[in-house]
Amino acid sequence: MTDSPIHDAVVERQTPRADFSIDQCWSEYTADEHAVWDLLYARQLEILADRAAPEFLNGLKKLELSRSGIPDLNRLNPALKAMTGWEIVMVPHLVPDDVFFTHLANRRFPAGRFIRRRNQLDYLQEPDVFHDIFGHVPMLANPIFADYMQAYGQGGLRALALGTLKNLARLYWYTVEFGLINSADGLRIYGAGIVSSFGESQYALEDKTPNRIKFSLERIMQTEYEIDEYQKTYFVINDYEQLFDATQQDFGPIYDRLKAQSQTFGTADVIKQDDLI
Ligand code: HBI
Ligand code: FE
Repeated sequence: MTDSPIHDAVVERQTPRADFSIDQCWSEYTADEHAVWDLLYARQLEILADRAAPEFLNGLKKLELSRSGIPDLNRLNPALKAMTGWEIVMVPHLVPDDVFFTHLANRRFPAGRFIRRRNQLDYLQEPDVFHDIFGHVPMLANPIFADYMQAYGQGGLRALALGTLKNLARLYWYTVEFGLINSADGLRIYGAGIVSSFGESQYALEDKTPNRIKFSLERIMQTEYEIDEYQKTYFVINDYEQLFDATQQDFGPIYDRLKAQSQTFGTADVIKQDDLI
């Protein structure tokens, strides 16, 4: 973590509000910043057509994210709000956990304003506007997934109070960021960390190395993750109801059980209860 964050003058001159939000100032993106979005967009679309979940591709289409350039929130927010009641707020960089969860619990998704530079198309330490909007927003146009994300925010606030954030953060990681779904046409990607990555979109589905294991809430909550390499394990859902339904129970007893067991699985472990795909 030695690289300095990307310099964005429009971010730096602003004082964030109490909820860490800032203005997008869309008219101030440079032509080159819009061109980087277009480049990333074209590159992803080509490989995602038969790899991304139909709900993701449908969200892209309904929100007209194929328009050229970085999306203008003044256009995107009314469209998204009409579909599922969600909106996007711009933030300068990663925000504290409680701030992040409070936004989600209120159906607001915090997105970075800056966009990566041309020499960093493939790896970034902090989420930029491409990861956050291209990766996350299409699924927020899906009503069940939209409800799941809000439930996650509410659960995050509870987990913070209970000291169990580590368990809950793993659920976000292995679903919202790196989730796969068993669709009628086979395995597809819905996780934002995968769909926004050129290399991992191919690796997650086609490489022989990683484990692909059927979704299990408690298994996920016990599984470590690494943030700076391709995943060694992906968890596969059958449908989005399965995700939402998993959040409609009191996690309190689950956290108690996990605490009592104090069992943690490594990123590549396979255990006998796993249902491998
Ligand atoms: N802030 N902007 C931003 N984006 C995130 O994805 C994010 C964050 N703060 C905290 C956070 N994620 C994670 O700690 C939680 O998902 C657990
Ligand atoms: Fe993300």
